[in-house]
Amino acid sequence: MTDEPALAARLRDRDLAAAPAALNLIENRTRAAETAELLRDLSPAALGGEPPGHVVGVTGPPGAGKSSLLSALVRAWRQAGRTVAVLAVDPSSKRSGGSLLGDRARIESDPADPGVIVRSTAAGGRLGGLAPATRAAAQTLSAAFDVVVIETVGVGQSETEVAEVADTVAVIVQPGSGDALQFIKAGIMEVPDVLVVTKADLGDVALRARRDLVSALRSLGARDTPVLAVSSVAPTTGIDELVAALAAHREGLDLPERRAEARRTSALADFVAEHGERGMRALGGRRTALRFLDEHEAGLDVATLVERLEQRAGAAQ
Ligand SMILES: Nc1nc2c(ncn2[C@@H]2O[C@H](COP(=O)(O)OP(=O)(O)O)[C@@H](O)[C@H]2O)c(=O)[nH]1
Ligand SMILES: [Mg+2]
Repeated sequence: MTDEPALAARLRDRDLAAAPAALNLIENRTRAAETAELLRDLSPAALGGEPPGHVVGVTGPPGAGKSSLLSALVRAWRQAGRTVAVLAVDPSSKRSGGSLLGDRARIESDPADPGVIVRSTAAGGRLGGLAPATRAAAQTLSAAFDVVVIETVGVGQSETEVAEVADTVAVIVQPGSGDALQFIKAGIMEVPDVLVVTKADLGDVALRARRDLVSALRSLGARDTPVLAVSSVAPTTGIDELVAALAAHREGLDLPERRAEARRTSALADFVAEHGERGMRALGGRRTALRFLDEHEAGLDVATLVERLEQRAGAAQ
């Protein structure tokens, strides 16, 4: 007995009450076949277009203020009538890590509000990547919710990982921490879509952090990247501007192309994780493999793309 077809149909009809069951299914490793089917039924090929939800990655070092910011953002989105799902990938949800990271805020939302769901998921998955369940959850929920946020911890690598799933990546930094600036200057970190300096209520130090980021970006030729300063403690400031900046980034995107490229990259990474360099050689190398996916990807989900790669690699051997 499987409830996958009903779940896919409900999510397609934007029935948000189906979200908890869908997340439970995705997190249940013994039901991988049903999860694969769910993703196939919600792929652009099956939906007749990209799922409508805006997938936003929010990433930054521990303590930067991500969770506090998300409480404020969720409130603003809900006030604007937008439905929101938050997937928090938080190491503090692991048994050991929590106490090291000091005082941590929880993402607050009204438990009686059916228009918002917040889920914490464990970090992990293939090396250097988001847990497959997080990717699957984001793709699934974007069929039903207006906004899907993935909160990840880290700076340097994490925004590259989250860019595999998110339409828009916001990197969060707190005043006085030069990490993001150093990473961007050194070319370790790609310029994010939106940069956010938190704790603007601290005053000068936040203004200075914002100015430094703006001039660093200008010197890199990324003068159009928005750099915002926000305060998530009452009275909040900059939240509406951030909502607008995120929406503007999505407006300016070639969404189908960005998502198709992300699916190709994910499929190739999954294929290599499974079949190694030997598998890659059977595909004729990375560029050939990407070209193959480019020609055959018509809104297919990642697992189906991996199957296509496996068929091709098998045929080549
Ligand atoms: N003054 C001030 N403190 C903040 C603000 N946002 C978060 N904090 C505090 O910074 C700490 C870390 O915040 P948290 O949201 O847990 O950060 P995360 O680890 O990035 O999710 C907590 O003690 C928050 O109360 C802000 O806008 N202003
Ligand atoms: Mg947090």
